[in-house]
Amino acid sequence: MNKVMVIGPAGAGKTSLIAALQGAAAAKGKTQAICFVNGAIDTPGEYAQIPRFYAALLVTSMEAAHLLLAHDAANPAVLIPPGFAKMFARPVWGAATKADLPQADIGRTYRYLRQAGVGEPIFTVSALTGEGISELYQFLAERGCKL
Ligand SMILES: Nc1nc2c(ncn2[C@@H]2O[C@H](COP(=O)(O)OP(=O)(O)OP(=O)(O)O)[C@@H](O)[C@H]2O)c(=O)[nH]1
Ligand SMILES: [Mg+2]
Repeated sequence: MNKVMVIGPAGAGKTSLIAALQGAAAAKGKTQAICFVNGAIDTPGEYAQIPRFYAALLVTSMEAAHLLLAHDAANPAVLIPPGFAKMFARPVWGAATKADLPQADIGRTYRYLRQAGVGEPIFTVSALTGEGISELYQFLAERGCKL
């Protein structure tokens, strides 16, 4: 089964996005370790923010066919360094999360994700309202990923 690994800063909404894609209820609280959840691989945000942990992401990414880099659309901070996604030997797609929030700035988030090196398309999603979830699910399913 082709797995999808979700990476991105702490609080970006990775666990919530996986739950929305799987039609499940999101586990509450920070993700403390890399977790395999059916066809998805959830990762702690710190692993994408602290270079010491990059090796763990790189090794685990070999278990995945596709990666998804999530960035909170309501967060103006640049939390992912330029070119970050280029480290991985797998395609990395972008997800601008929390699109439902009034402060969400989709243009800015796409800019951040492109600077981080993600491929097109980038998806605008909300785990809360379900916006963009079926489009992303479909995109991944067409590439053989069953979440
Ligand atoms: N409004 C809104 N809130 C969201 C959405 N997705 C996640 N959240 C909230 O954002 C917070 C962080 O969500 P998580 O899914 O735990 O974030 P994470 O990226 O897995 O965080 P770590 O495990 O710490 O790396 C939680 O309070 C969620 O309820 C969304 O689409 N809209
Ligand atoms: Mg999490």
